[in-house]
Amino acid sequence: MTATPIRPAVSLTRPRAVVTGLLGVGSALAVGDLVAGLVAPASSPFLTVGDQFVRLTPEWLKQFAIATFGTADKLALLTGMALVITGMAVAAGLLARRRPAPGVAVVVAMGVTALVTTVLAPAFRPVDLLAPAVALLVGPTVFHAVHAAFTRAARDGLGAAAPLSRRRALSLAGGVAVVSLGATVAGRLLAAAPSTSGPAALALPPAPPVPALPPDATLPGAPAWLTPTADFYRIDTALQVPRVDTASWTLRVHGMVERELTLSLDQLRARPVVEVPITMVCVSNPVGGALTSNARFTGVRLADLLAEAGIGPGAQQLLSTSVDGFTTGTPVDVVTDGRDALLAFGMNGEALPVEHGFPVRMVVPGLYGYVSGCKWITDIEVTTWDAATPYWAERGWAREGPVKTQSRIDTPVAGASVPAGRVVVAGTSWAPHVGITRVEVAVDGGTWVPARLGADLGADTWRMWRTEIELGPGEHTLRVRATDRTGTVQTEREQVSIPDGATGRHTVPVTAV
Ligand SMILES: Nc1nc2c(c(=O)[nH]1)N[C@H]1C(S)=C(S)[C@@H](COP(=O)(O)O)O[C@H]1N2
Ligand SMILES: [Mo]
Repeated sequence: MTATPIRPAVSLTRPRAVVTGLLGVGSALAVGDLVAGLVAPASSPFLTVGDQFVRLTPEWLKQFAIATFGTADKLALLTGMALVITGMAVAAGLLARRRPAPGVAVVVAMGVTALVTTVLAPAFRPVDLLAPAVALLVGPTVFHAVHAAFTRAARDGLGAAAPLSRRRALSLAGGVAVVSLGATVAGRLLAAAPSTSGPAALALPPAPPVPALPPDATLPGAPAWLTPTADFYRIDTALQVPRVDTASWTLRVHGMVERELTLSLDQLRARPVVEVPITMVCVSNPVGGALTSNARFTGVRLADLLAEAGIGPGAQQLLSTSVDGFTTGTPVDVVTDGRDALLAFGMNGEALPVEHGFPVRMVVPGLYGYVSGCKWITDIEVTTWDAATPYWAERGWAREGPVKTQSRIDTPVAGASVPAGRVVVAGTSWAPHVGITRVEVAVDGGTWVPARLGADLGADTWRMWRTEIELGPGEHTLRVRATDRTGTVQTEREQVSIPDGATGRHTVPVTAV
C-alpha cells in the first residue's frame, strides 16, 4: 500500500503568475481574432466589446473623448481598452498564485462578457457567436495548463526533476505566446483582406456630365473646393468599418408607404443617375473646426424612390438603418422639397469608399450628417417622430439638424507669425442649401471688411473667400463672419456643438513681426 505523497504547498512567483494571466487572456483574444477573421470579421471579441462600450458610453465622456482626442478618439478607446484588459489579465494571474480557480474565474467572466456583448450587438447574427465561444474555451484552458506547468516547476524546484519541469513550463508559455501572436496577425490580415465585391470592383454607371470647375472655385490660402476623397472628414461609431457583400445587399423602403420596395444594388444603380456636389458638415464640428468637406456624390434621387413607394399621410421621419445598426432620422418634408437628397454610391467619380459607406449611403444637402448621412444604409422606414428615436437623438442631440451658417479662417493659422504689412487672410464658409452671399473679416474688433468670394457653385456647397489686410507689428486677432442668402448674418452667440451645432465666430490670434 502506498501512501499518497504529500504535495508541498507552492505558490507561483509573481512574474510567473502574471505571465499565466496574460497568456490565458491573450490566447483567448488571439484565437477570437483568428476565428473572426475566418468566419465573420466584425465578431472579434476585442472589437465587439469596444463597439458596445461606444454605444453605452455616457454623452459627457464621449464629448470629452472627442474634445481631447479628436478623430483619434477610436484609437484612444482601443488603447484604453487594451490597458484595462491587460490589467484584468494581470489580476487574474496574481489572484491565482496558489490555486488556479480564482484566475480561471476572471478569465471565464471576461469571456462571458464578450459572448453577451456579441449577442447584444445590433447587427448580431448567430455565426458571430463562434469567435467569442472559441475564445471562452481556449482562455481558461490555456490559463489552467500554463498554471499547472508553472506549479509543477515550482514544486520540482525543491527536487531533482527541477530543470526538466522548468524547461517544459517555459516552452509551453513561449509556445502559447508565439501561436497567439500568429493567430492575431492572421486574423487581422484575413479581416483586412480586400473583398472581391468591394469598391474597387464597382465602376460607376454614367451620369450626365458636370460642367468644368471655374478656376476661382478654390482661392489661394483657402481649402480645395473639391475635397480629395482621402482628405474627406470621417465620423462614425464603427470601430471596424462594415464590409458589405454587394451581391446580397438590399435596400428596403417600408413603413408608412403604399408599396414596400426592396432593391438590389443593381436595381438601384439602374435608376436615373445624377452627380451633384454636396458639402457635408458634422454637428460636432466646433467653430473653426475641420469636420466639413465637399465632394461630388453620384447616386439616385431619394425623393423619386419615395414617390415610387408612395408616402402615406402623416409620415414625418425617414428612419434609416445601417448594416451595423446605427440609425439616422431625416425629416420627410426636407428630402421631398426638391433638393438633391441622394442615395449615393459614388464619390468624386469613384465607387463610395468603405469608410464613407460602401456600397450606399444617404446624403442630404443642408442637414448635418448625424440626421441624414446614414452610411452602409440597408433600410429606410417611413414613420413618425414619436414612433422611433434615432441613434444620436437617443443620446441627447437635437431631433432635427439643419446646418448652421459658419465661416472659417484657414490662412493664417491660429498662433502664426506673419510678416507685418499686407497679409493674406482666406478660408471657407458654408450655409448649405441656403448659400453664402457675403464674408467679412475684422481685425482687432474693428470694422468688418468684405472679402472676395470664390465662384458660386450652388447653394449646396461651401464657398471660399480671400482678402488682404494691413497688419502692423504686434499681436492681433482676426475674426470672420458670413451672411447667407436670406440676409442673415452668422450669429456671434457662442454655443457648443451639443445639441444642434456650434455657433459663434472663428477668431484667430496672430503675431505680425
Ligand atoms: N452607419 C453610420 N452612418 C453614419 C454615422 C455613423 O456613425 N454610422 N455617422 C454620421 C455622422 S455623425 C456624420 S457627420 C457623417 C459623416 O460622414 P463621413 O464619415 O463620410 O464624412 O456620417 C453619418 N453617418
Ligand atoms: Mo456628425
